[in-house]
Amino acid sequence: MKKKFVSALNRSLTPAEHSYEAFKKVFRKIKKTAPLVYEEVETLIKSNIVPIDKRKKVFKKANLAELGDTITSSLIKKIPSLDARELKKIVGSKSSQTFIDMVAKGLSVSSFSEKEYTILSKEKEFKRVLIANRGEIALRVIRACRELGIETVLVYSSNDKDSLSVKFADKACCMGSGVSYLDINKIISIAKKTESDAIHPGYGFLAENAKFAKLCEKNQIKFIGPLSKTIMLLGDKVMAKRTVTKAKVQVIEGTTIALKNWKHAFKIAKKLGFPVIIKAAAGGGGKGMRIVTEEEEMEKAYVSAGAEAFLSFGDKTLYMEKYIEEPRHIEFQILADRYGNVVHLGERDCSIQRKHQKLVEESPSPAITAELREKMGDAAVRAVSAARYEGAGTVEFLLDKSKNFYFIEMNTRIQVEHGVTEMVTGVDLVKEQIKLAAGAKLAFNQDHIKLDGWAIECRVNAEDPLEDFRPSIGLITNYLPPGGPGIRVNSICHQGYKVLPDYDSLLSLLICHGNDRHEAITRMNRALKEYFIEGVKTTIPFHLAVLHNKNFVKGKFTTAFIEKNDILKSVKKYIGQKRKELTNGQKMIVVTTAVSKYMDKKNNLNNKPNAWVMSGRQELMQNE
Ligand code: MV4
Repeated sequence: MKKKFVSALNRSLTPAEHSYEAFKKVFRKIKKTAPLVYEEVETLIKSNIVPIDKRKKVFKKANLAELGDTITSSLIKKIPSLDARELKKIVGSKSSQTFIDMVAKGLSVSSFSEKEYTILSKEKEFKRVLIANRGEIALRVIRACRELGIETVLVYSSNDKDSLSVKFADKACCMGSGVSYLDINKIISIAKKTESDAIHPGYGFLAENAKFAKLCEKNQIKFIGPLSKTIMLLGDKVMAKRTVTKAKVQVIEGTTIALKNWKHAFKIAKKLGFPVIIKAAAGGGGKGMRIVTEEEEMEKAYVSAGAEAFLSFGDKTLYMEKYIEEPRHIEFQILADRYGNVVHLGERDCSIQRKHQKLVEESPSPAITAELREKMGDAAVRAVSAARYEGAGTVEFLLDKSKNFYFIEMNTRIQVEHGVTEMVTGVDLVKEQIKLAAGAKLAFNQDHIKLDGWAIECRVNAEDPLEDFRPSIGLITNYLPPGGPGIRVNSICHQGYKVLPDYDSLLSLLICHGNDRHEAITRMNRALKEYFIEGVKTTIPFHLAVLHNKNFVKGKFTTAFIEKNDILKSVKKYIGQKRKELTNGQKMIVVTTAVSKYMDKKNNLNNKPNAWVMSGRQELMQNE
């Protein structure tokens, strides 16, 4: 199709366009409508790929078709998402169109549809992908596979047998009862039996398990994520820091080797100056982490951090850093192909969290200027390149009060909060991740990636914010999600859905997009008020409290936001009026009325009203 497009365009080149001057005239018109085309052609001319005779003001290449070929094929390479049917319409249209008009039209088609950042040849595409996860993310991956034309196999625990993901997958295999999403041998054997080409681990569970990735590699099933050795390298936070330091990425001052014992830790702390923070090398998410503010606390902190790290990760290795007070948590989304190309898709601000559980995320960050974004994005790309990373990933930074930023770790999975990046970049990250795993090539460079507007995500959990966020399990008796402009709801909830105690309490991801931060906040407030979830307690009132907070609205917050602003005290104000329970007498009336209506209807089924009654009713209606 693309070849046909090229030749059709070439045929349409008018002699006038042969002259550079005439070409320029038409060309300038498209600067607004199709800036990508403009930029690309400008680059071709500037870099002398399309040479111009400056004196005669004509293109140097005498052959019109050759000139068209160069421009068109270069454009097509950069814009892989041209819609074949639309193109046919454009090149086949009888109306007289110039070459550049046609290109611009072809490209404006793609600017309305979703952006694709990668190209994958047909032979490399996966036929069938196994999904080793549950809940919202299982459904999210199924949706991405559907759009890519990939069949899905879902493995599930019998508790989840009624979930939407089981219903939506092309094939669902029950692995038995209880928590079995970690049974790597069973998952591999199902993948083989179902002839799956790849396994998508989602987030959590096996997503960053190097042993599982290795087992996939051994069985020639593509693990959708980086190579097992990359997961291993980046899973060790000390190694990760050493790797990125080589690429001149700033890390927090501290140890570059594991701590030997508490006295060793003590010596280093004295050198760094208190407060310091002890972290688990295998860690992340706050497990095995201790802040040490004075000398006397060191021994106890060291011992308990090591014990907790061993319990959580089976590895008691610890390291130390200078403690940064009230930082912001900023992470960069990156995409990397296996040929060494890397781009970043801007940042997410994930500072609003409680006990290392993120609750609200947004993109871009209100703390980051275009200039800082470029610096941090550059560092993120360097970090990814240094680790020879491939696929979709996240580079985490802490940003201190003076806007210094420091690499802390890298996540090798698709993250819960990836949707806010999708809404400001127009990219489906899960689809790109799957294509990259199949060997796709990045088709864009950093200059082509533009952030559009603002997106905020609230994690709606089945938890009671008034009871220390205690999980609230049970049946969802009534469910009505919000809608309208700028709203996206990622959830497997529905009326009759049972929130189980065995798993985390994430119910739904509510994402709102606006042209600017103010609009995104306004929409989120509206959507939160529209959202009805009954039967379990949710974090919706907490989110309303955050969104109404003055400092949040101003974009002034750090990881200490919830405590510093006493958010939990204001949650009560946002708890909706509970509907009054009916009295037994009222319930009786409701039931007997329903029964009598039902009986009436049933008796009337074979008993259509006669023509006189019908015409009488019509008359009544018309008189209304
Ligand atoms: C820190 C820090 C302050 N100073 N490191 C917490 C989880 C882990 N990924 C890194 N974490 C932190 N590391 C130094 N040297 C503060 C935190 C931290 C934090 C980071 C991101 C988001 C929320 C947080 C909440 C408390 C502490």
